[in-house]
Amino acid sequence: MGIMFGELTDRFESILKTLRGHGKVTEKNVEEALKLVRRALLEADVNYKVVKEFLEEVQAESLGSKVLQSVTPGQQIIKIIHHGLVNILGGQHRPVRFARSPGPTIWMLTGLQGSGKTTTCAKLAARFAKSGRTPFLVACDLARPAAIQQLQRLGHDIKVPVHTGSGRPLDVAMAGLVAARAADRDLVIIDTAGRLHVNDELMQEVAALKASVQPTETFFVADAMTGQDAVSSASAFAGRVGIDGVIFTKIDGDARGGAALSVVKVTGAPILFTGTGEKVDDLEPFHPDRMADRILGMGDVVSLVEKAQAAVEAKDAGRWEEKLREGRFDFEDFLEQLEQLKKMGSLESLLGMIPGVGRQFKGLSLDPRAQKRMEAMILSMTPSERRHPEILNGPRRLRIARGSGNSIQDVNRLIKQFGMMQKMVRSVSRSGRRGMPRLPIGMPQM
Ligand SMILES: Nc1nc2c(ncn2[C@@H]2O[C@H](COP(=O)(O)OP(=O)(O)O)[C@@H](O)[C@H]2O)c(=O)[nH]1
Ligand SMILES: [Mg+2]
Repeated sequence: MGIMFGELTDRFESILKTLRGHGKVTEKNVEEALKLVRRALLEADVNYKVVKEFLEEVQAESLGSKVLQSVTPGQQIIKIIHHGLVNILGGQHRPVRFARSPGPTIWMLTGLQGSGKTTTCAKLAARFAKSGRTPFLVACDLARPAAIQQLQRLGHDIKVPVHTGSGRPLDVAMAGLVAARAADRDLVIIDTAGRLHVNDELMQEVAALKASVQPTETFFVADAMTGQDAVSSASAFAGRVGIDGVIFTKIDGDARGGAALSVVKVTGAPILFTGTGEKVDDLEPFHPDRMADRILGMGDVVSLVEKAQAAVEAKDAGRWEEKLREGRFDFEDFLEQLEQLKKMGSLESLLGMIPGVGRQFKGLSLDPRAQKRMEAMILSMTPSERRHPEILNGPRRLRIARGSGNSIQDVNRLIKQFGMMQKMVRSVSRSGRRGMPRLPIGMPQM
């Protein structure tokens, strides 16, 4: 997520800064700010109707005399913008639905080819297996033999049974349901075939499947990278097949984010999950308020901590949260973070969730080899160097470079990156001291 809304977040950060700068806000200030907001949203590829509706709402609320004559007009307007964003993202978090017993719960994933359906089936199965469900995957993409194998491979990796068959997708689905009941599984996840584009054949196939299977949830899996195309396909599916929700994949990519900001209003269906990477753990429940926080550059400490908690033991995550709060951060922590990052996903997506960090860290994502090199360098430091990085002078740096088989430039770069992280940790803790409420964070204090 670090990247996806990057541009938009940058824009919002500067617009909000201007608003905050004024002790008194005039109607003209508001209008100017909203003009900038409008342009920022359109350039982020948000559907123009959605932008229009959003701005009308925000404008009506912002220009009320209660706001302009208040003690903190800038802050009030930011709150209104935040609220507007939460609203276009769907308002409330919508939890995924399960069938009432005896079940089983049936989720069917639909969407275009390459949108991430098969991957997401496995991600959902893995996630809900962890929370005590007994998932069962059904491979109904019979268009390509490779699709069945892909699901089988994923199922094998996460130790979830996969039902396969041949013939019509509908027959495989029905047989899959019978098999799931026989095996006493309580969550059936059905993978379907996509097409390169929305067409009648696809719609009919999916509609027929839906009518027979009667899923508890029918999801449209949308590839965020395809921008407004994803929105129009989702809209076609919503009209023809009927969808209960959208799962946005590849939000780790550098799409401009407009699709996610448009799809709820355009389809009327909520976003339930987002895919944040190719790995099976890269799935997050979608929370409109947290996403609005991130878009406005307020970061998302809640998700960050939750993510850390999922990867680390709870007590470790608590300790880390405390560190963030107190602004303590040394190379020991850095090393620990590097290890945990392997479990958590890219550094970039993690850092994007921290308030005020936004895009400064673009390009800092690590490939595993770079990560190994960084670890080697840190391990070549003495314990006191790790705890007091400020003592790392020239001769020490040279020794570390030699000891770890790296160049002095590598060591310098590591120390620079460490410095950035340390600064970021301190800035998080500073905003904490300014009186940011304990988790979950809402609006920043200005
Ligand atoms: N970066 C990223 N890649 C994803 C994500 N979800 C799926 N992919 C990749 O997108 C490609 C297509 O995914 P697949 O599940 O086969 O799509 P399907 O044709 O809809 O079943 C694969 O290479 C996946 O690894 C995601 O959230 N982030
Ligand atoms: Mg597939």
